[in-house]
Amino acid sequence: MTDTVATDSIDLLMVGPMPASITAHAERHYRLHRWWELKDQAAFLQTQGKSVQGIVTSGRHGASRELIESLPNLKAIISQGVGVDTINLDAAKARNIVVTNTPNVLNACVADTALALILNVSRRFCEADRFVRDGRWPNASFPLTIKPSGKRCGIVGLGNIGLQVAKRAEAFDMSIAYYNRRPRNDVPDHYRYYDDLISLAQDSDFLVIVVPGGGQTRHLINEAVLNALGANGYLINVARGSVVDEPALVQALQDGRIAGAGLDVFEHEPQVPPALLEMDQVVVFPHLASGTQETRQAMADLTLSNLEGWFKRRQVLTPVT
Ligand code: 8YV
Repeated sequence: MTDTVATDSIDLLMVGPMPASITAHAERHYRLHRWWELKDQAAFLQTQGKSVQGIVTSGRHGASRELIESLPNLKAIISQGVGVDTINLDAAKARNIVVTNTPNVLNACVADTALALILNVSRRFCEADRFVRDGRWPNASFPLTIKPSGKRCGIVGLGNIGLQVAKRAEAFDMSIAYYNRRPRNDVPDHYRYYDDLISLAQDSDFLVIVVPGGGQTRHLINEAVLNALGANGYLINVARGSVVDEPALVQALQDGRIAGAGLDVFEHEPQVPPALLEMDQVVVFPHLASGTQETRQAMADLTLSNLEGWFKRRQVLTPVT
């Protein structure tokens, strides 16, 4: 197949709203169906499900087993985002359906966000901003905070994003330790490996979660890990809300069993447990880690390269394996 292959008779199903550049391209060069706008999805599957060859989706919208199984001629699931926990990979694999994501292009922004959360929970910068805006400064001094520089950074999942977190934390003179299924032999020797999450939590001031979401990591951060992190420890999550047992986190924060939490992700987004919003030791972001113009553009470009690569050349840049 060559680049001149016409794609305008190929049916694509877009699961949820996507960035304008992706939607415009898909609309111009394919027959695009917007799943979330269909009035009768079951009728669509019955009459046109057989024609759909590609799904275009994102980490947020995913692709369920039910949807994949309703599309008998589906060949490729092209997703924007590195996380694929919302895509039923087993259903895709069973039918040799190619799945692509957008790794690496977002590493810097996600790691930047982890560091922002570390600085914000320890120095209480968000709270300090509220203190000034609320007009409290003339009548009170802002309390002393905790110095993040030189502290111990424990990274749960030293993958590509984890390495970028480590690099940034080292610039703040932090020591680096990590928990993985296996030690990595391609990282600096002074990064200490732990095969036991409880011990890593015990030895960390900031426990930063960067593991993928999904069944294997569900509630990896539970009450025991939080207790091990302890009253001076902070939990930072830029991965997936499902990795943390959220009620256990709320309870640990309420009891003062951990010092605070910086969270970009939640178990039931966009719902955030109301109790977290009442705590000044918690900083909450609206799942914004990859959300810069530059990174989202790079993610959209990679998504389109995978889409074009598959339907024109049967080659994709970043398959999920
Ligand atoms: C995005 C993300 O919010 O890449 C991921 O896995 O969580 C984020 O970058 C989202 O998936 C964009 O589609």
